[in-house]
Amino acid sequence: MKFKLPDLPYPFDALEPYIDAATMEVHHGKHHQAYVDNLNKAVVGTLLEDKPIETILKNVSKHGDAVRNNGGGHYNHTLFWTILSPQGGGDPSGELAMEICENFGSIFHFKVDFARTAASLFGSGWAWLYVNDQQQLQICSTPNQDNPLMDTVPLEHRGTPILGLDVWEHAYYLHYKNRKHEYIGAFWDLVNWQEVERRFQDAI
Ligand code: MN3
Repeated sequence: MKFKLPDLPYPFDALEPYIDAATMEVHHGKHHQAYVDNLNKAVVGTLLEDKPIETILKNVSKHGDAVRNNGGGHYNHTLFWTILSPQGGGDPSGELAMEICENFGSIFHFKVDFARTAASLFGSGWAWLYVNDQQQLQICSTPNQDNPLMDTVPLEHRGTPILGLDVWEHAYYLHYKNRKHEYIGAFWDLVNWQEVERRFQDAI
C-alpha cells in the first residue's frame, strides 16, 4: 500500500491535559488510519499511486470524492500531528512572527482571528494559516477534509498550509463535549511554532 499512517511524534498521553490520551488514540489510530486505508483503496491500480499527496491534492478536481475526502484527511492529519507538541505553546518568533504581525497587526490579533474562524465554522472542517501565491499569510476555514492546497477551494483560499486546527467533533468531543471554544483555546498551549516556522520557510 502506497500511503502509510505516520507514527505520532509523541505518546498518546503527551498532550494532556489539553488533548486527552483516549481522543488521541482514536483520532490517530482509527480516524487517520481510515483515511489512509480508504485513500489506498481509491488509488490502487491508478497513476495516483506514484504521486506525492501534495500533487494529488493540487489537482484534486480531476479525481473523485474518495480521493478528495481521504487524501485531504490523510494530508491534514499528518500536518496536524507535527504542529502539536508537548513542548509547544507560547508565541512564534523570528521571521514568522514579523510576518504575522505585519498581516494581522499582532500575535494576539492573529490568535483572535484564527480562533474566531475556527469557532465560526459550521459543521466539520479545519481552520488554516497558509501562505498564498503572493507570499502573504492568510487565515481561512475549509469544510470536511478540504485544505488550501486543493484546486476545489475558492481561489482566495488557496495556498500552502503551515498551521491547521481540526475542528471536527471527533477531535475534541470525548473530553470537551460541546465546549468547542475551550478546545480551541487549549490548542495555543500545544502549537509547535518551530515546526510552523519550518513550514513557513519552505512555503516562501
Ligand atoms: Mn480529525
